[in-house]
Amino acid sequence: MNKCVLITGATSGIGLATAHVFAANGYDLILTGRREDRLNKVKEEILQSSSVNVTLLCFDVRHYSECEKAMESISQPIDVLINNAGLARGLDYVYEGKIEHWDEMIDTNIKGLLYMTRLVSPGMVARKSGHIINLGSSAGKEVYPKGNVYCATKFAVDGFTRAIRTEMHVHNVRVSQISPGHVEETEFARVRFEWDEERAKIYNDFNPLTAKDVAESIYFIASRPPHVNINDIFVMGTQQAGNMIIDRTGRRFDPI
Ligand code: NDP
Ligand code: 8X3
Repeated sequence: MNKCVLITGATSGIGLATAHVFAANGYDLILTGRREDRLNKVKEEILQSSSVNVTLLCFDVRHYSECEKAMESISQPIDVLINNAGLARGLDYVYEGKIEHWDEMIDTNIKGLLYMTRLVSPGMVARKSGHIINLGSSAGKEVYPKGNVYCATKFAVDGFTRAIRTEMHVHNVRVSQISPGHVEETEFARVRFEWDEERAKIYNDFNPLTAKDVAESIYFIASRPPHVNINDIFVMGTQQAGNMIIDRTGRRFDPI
């Protein structure tokens, strides 16, 4: 029987790239997201190149009842949970911030991740086997102006990841985090700026990581021998050295 990975937020960006990498390595996939048409398209694409089982779950991680209902429909044991669904909304000083942006980030990045962990972890503890991999961010390592609430959510992910590792190691459940800097081939910037395509052009003058780079690092975390737990991978593109330290003199690594 194939191993099984559940990836939240697999309709685009890092989650989508991660689905392709795990499928290529023979994992059955449980893919989640809110956009059903996208989920169906992802499944179709993956089945063109691999013969793994792909299960789709369309729900909003912000609502515990939806998470619970979705997980009740799953009988296959989950070997790896990748808590990837997340977003930034806005880039504003705290004294000008929009409450609806804050609520959406907190409910998705923190509460959604907690809900999915609460629902999937009991099976892992019972089986004495499993791996939880959370999407943190460079924003959960270093703060930056106007990052306030997004940074706070990713610091929460960092703290939660470290805290639950102290509980799960005795059950042979691995707990890891990946903390990337800027990542392109995602909808992150477009979502942050509410589909203002001009504002979302933030990668025109440097090469950030690609979604595939992050996906490969996630697979590296998951594919270590069972006695190895990668606690965290803090990774950036070569032209980035901090959230506010970016060499914006051009896309040095694009193929000519
Ligand atoms: P994308 O916007 O491309 O992907 C986000 C995914 O999350 C989508 O599949 C989206 O699916 C899903 N999602 C968002 N909200 C919800 C929700 N309420 N319920 C269910 N699914 C949801 O961005 P990225 O791939 O960049 O983001 C993935 C993760 O990586 C996030 O946690 C982000 O914070 C983190 N990250 C991103 C970086 C970047 O620069 N891009 C850098 C560091 C970390 P749908 O809309 O279909 O529900
Ligand atoms: C995404 C990276 O710098 O936009 O987590 O916060 S950043």
